Amino acid sequence: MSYQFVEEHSSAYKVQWGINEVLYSEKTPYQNLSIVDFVELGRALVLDDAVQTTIQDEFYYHEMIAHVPLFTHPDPRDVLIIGGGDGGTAREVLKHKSVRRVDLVEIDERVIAACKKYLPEISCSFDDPRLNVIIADGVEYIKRPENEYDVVIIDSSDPVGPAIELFSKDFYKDVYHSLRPDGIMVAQTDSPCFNAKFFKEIFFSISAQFSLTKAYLVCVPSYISGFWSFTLGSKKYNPVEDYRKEPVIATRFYTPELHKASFVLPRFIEELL
Ligand code: AG3
Repeated sequence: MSYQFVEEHSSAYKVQWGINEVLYSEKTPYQNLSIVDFVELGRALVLDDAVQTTIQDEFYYHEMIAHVPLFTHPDPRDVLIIGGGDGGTAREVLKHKSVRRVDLVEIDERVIAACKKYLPEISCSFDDPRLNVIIADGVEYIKRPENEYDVVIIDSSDPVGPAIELFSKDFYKDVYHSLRPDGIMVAQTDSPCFNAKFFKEIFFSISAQFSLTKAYLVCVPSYISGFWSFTLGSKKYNPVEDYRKEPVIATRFYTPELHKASFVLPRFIEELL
């Protein structure tokens, strides 16, 4: 192990990663971007010193952010991904045969370029003809979307820096209006253990728009802080009752049983909502 990277989850909680090699590093107009090869979990995308995804555990997160809403909708055709420049969420969404178009709106084209080069396992779907990449600020794009969507997935970084506006009430309102009358949105909503106040606020910002709002949890080893949350807002379908239970796609993490189970929340989280 040649050197270490210390990732700060808070000023008093830090995680030390052993690094084999820093493969690439750049200051983009939006953030500091690095691709590193960690001793545990392998090659990874790091933005502003926060680990975004690693080749060994990315599928926990990408399968759950994509398949939970896509199997809840009976016939998802048009999907919008906001963020997700590494391509992992798009790869999972495109496994669904019903999907005819995916618009991916990423603010930082350098993220896409670096992931294409160094994380091909994750970024392998950028050549799919159904995928339409738009380099733009998701907050602006959603005010005048090019399409109406069945599912909108907000695959952002942490609620600081370039992603902060992606967690605002106005943004969720625009997301609501970009969806068809039976549409579904899902957003990554941070750690309910370390960021409970934020998690709760976001839940209420989403439920101010959507008649049905539910949080679900996944453990993502590289995010360290125990559970990681996703919050789903739906206009019609209930993700616990109405989802399609016979996936015909290849997954490594998602199962129909886990889909349902991930909505079962520990009491202290249930009581927050
Ligand atoms: N987006 C959520 C990453 C959150 C990580 N936060 C942290 N390590 N503090 C991941 C994007 C993957 N497509």
